[in-house]
Amino acid sequence: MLRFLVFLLLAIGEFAAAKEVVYDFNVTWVTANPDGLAERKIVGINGQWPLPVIEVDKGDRLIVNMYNGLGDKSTSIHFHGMFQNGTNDMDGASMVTQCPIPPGSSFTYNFTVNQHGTYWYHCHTEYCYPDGYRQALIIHDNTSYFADQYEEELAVTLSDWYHDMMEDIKPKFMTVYNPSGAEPIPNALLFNDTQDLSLNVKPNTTYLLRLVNIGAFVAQYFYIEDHTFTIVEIDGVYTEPTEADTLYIAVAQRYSVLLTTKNTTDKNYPIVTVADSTLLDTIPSDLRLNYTNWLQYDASAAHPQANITVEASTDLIPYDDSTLVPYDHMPLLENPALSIQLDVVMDNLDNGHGYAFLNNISYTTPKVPTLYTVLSAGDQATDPTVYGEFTHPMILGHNDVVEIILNNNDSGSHPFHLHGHNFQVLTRYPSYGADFFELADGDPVPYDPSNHSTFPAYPARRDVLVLPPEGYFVIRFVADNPGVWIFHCHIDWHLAQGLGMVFIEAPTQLQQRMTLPSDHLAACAAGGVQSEGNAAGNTKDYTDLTGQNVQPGWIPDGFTTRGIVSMVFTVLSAVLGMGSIVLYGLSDLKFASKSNGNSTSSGAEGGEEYRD
Ligand SMILES: *[C@@H]1O[C@H](CO)[C@@H](O)[C@H](O)[C@H]1NC(C)=O
Ligand SMILES: *[C@@H]1O[C@H](CO)[C@@H](O)[C@H](O)[C@H]1NC(C)=O
Ligand SMILES: *[C@@H]1O[C@H](CO)[C@@H](O)[C@H](O)[C@H]1NC(C)=O
Ligand SMILES: *[C@@H]1O[C@H](CO)[C@@H](O)[C@H](O)[C@H]1NC(C)=O
Ligand SMILES: *[C@@H]1O[C@H](CO)[C@@H](O)[C@H](O)[C@H]1NC(C)=O
Ligand SMILES: *[C@@H]1O[C@H](CO)[C@@H](O)[C@H](O)[C@H]1NC(C)=O
Ligand SMILES: *[C@@H]1O[C@H](CO)[C@@H](O)[C@H](O)[C@H]1NC(C)=O
Ligand SMILES: *[C@@H]1O[C@H](CO)[C@@H](O)[C@H](O)[C@H]1NC(C)=O
Ligand SMILES: *[C@@H]1O[C@H](CO)[C@@H](O)[C@H](O)[C@H]1NC(C)=O
Ligand SMILES: *[C@@H]1O[C@H](CO)[C@@H](O)[C@H](O)[C@H]1NC(C)=O
Ligand SMILES: *[C@@H]1O[C@H](CO)[C@@H](O)[C@H](O)[C@H]1NC(C)=O
Ligand SMILES: *[C@@H]1O[C@H](CO)[C@@H](O)[C@H](O)[C@H]1NC(C)=O
Ligand SMILES: [Cu+2]
Repeated sequence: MLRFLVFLLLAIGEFAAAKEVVYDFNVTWVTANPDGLAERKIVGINGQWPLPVIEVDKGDRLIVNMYNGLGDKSTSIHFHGMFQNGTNDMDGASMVTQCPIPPGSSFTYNFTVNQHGTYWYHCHTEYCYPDGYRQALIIHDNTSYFADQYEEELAVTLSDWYHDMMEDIKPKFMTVYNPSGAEPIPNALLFNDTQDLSLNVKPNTTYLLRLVNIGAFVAQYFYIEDHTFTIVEIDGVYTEPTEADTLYIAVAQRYSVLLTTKNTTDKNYPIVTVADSTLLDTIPSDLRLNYTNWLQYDASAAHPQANITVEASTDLIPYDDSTLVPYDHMPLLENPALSIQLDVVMDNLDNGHGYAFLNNISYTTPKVPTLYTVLSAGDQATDPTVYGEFTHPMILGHNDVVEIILNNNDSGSHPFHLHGHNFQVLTRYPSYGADFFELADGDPVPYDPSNHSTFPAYPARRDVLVLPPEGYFVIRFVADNPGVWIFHCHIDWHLAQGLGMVFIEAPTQLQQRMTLPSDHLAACAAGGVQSEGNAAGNTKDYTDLTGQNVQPGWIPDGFTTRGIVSMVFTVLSAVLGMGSIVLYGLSDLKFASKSNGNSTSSGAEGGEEYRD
């Protein structure tokens, strides 16, 4: 009885405290020069950049009224890590849960935040967030288990930074001139959207330091000279307090740490960020890979540059996130009803461009946002056919335990993100450490159900997990959130190459719960995108996918990728009348012969096609 009363009081307390937090975002182009090297056009909000940090309390309703004042680009907002439980239509992923919002249109995001911790928001319409449309989203929680262990909060973003507009980089990326699919190299790395920043701290004080990588591509190592800290949160999941000195923060990942300052104020300490250089195909001589910012105890004392004692980023050993124990001790999910095994492969298709695949499918956007197909397909919503082969749809049963086995046939690492959920990390190979980024023998090691590390009793949970080069991970979650959720690599270049797929979770329950607000339909109408029909836009026969968007063809039997790329290139240069063009990335390719229309190259060779 007492327990019930307490529960009731708590419930009333929470209800009374919950409030509505409204942001009006007028999205327009502005200019900024955050690294002091190049002024450029970037996406601003209400004339400002850096963008406003969204801050709410757990339980609040968040309303973002967005007006697209860009004039020349469609947009949307994804609130990264928000489960959008019951509000799948607020997930913001263009062509997955909504139409892109065209210039001159408005859209209201409106949902309740029943989570806590460190998140971010970013544009989720193709290639838009590296133009600056991304920022932290913080859900304060004064009931966390560590609430009484810190005095102040600090939030800092890390990111890579490009001097060129995405609209100028994009045509050079997926083209026959870049057959290796080499990712565009950023020009700089930022620390809270600036450089040479000093974080003012008081001595003998504990801070909750939130770290978010809002970059598009490059993971960063983070440490503070002569300081350790205690990890208390990863991606919104509170962890058992865990002491660490170095973190590896892939794009889209978040950490909160408790940092207790020194009792003395005679020195300022370098906060060191180091780019994971294994991600970069080439390292231009003018690209700085590591940066110093400061924990500033005394503004008038020296601000020394970091003394980085390792030769390469791979010599830094970060805390292994897969070993963190969630504070709630949610037990290992047993007996998955569905186990999905996926192989990550990077390869060329017959247009000579580099693509990314999950089980040979390169995610290709449908003609109708997948959520709208669910809502208009009636009983056929449970038939994966209607979503089109190239969205790579997978139907999940309501409340089923789902397992994903992700094997990496590529020699690059990939930070995978699942919308609508976080997931348990059962095992990952190899572990963070010396051989994480470079397997000794160079052959992919697929998951073997009879030979893997013991699954933890209380597995780590997060919403972005790094898949090691040529290794694997196994994750599980409960399909308790009806919706259409995209599972994708968060390196924006790889998503553009098709490294994603969609989960259609409990479509029947979703149909019962969801009615679309009118601005959804208005955005579609304004942009000329259908809001009903199957993936091909067919509203009469949902099983007829004629006219759907498809990935380009496989390179035919008997042709090598090099051959086809050279041929396409020769034809192209003849047509364009260009004689000698330096084929970036082609000279060092190694291609194996093809059969069955698909790649038969070993993972090692496949890897070399894409890295170094
Ligand atoms: C905790 O936060 C709520 C808002 O969510 C606020 O109403 C309450 O006063 C705070 N309590 C303390 C002890 O700070
Ligand atoms: C958005 O900002 C632009 C530029 O300041 C202004 O012209 C426009 O009227 C604003 N639109 C809205 C809806 O606030
Ligand atoms: C937000 O959603 C709630 C619940 O559906 C609704 O009552 C409210 O009117 C909405 N607010 C806005 C500004 O759209
Ligand atoms: C980081 O930048 C945001 C946005 O400008 C700002 O609100 C925040 O205070 C900055 N954090 C620190 C620690 O300076
Ligand atoms: C540090 O702070 C604690 C209380 O927060 C206090 O007991 C202690 O004396 C302080 N130490 C120094 C050296 O200031
Ligand atoms: C600061 O001083 C207190 C004692 O006053 C000690 O317990 C604590 O460990 C010291 N903190 C650091 C970071 O040296
Ligand atoms: C840098 O660190 C190394 C190893 O700890 C040390 O030997 C060297 O003196 C340091 N250099 C400076 C400039 O502090
Ligand atoms: C740090 O930057 C310096 C100067 O750019 C470079 O020589 C060094 O290799 C970098 N070290 C790491 C670990 O990134
Ligand atoms: C990935 O590599 C494994 C092991 O080398 C191989 O069995 C599998 O066929 C490859 N997958 C694809 C899609 O090429
Ligand atoms: C089990 O996996 C490890 C790691 O890949 C490997 O080194 C070992 O040879 C495997 N053992 C067996 C029996 O397959
Ligand atoms: C969504 O809400 C339902 C209750 O309405 C709950 O059972 C489920 O665990 C929630 N799922 C997520 C991912 O938040
Ligand atoms: C992908 O293609 C490879 C090579 O042709 C083939 O062996 C494999 O079975 C295919 N995998 C899937 C899941 O279709
Ligand atoms: Cu990737």
